Amino acid sequence: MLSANTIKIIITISAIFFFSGCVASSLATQDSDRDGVPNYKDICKYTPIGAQVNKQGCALDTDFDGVIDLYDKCPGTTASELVNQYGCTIKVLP
Ligand SMILES: [Ca+2]
Ligand SMILES: [Ca+2]
Repeated sequence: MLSANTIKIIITISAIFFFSGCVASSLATQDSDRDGVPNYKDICKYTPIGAQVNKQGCALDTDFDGVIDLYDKCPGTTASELVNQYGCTIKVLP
């Protein structure tokens, strides 16, 4: 027969395991910037809402001009072009 104290200890330990399991699973799925990549895998933690991201959780910049696709109004610029904040050419480098 278990004593009342033993039963209390068993209940306490079960509760700790139960709640720590909940915390661990919510940490695993937490996604602060809501880009679909959980925080523990997300290299870019502050992706703007609506941006398409790669596997690392970083916003895509298809033409590599430094302006992410979400804000890039000229998505086909080449590496030899200087662009403004909208990703559009302001100057072609010689
Ligand atoms: Ca992200
Ligand atoms: Ca771009």
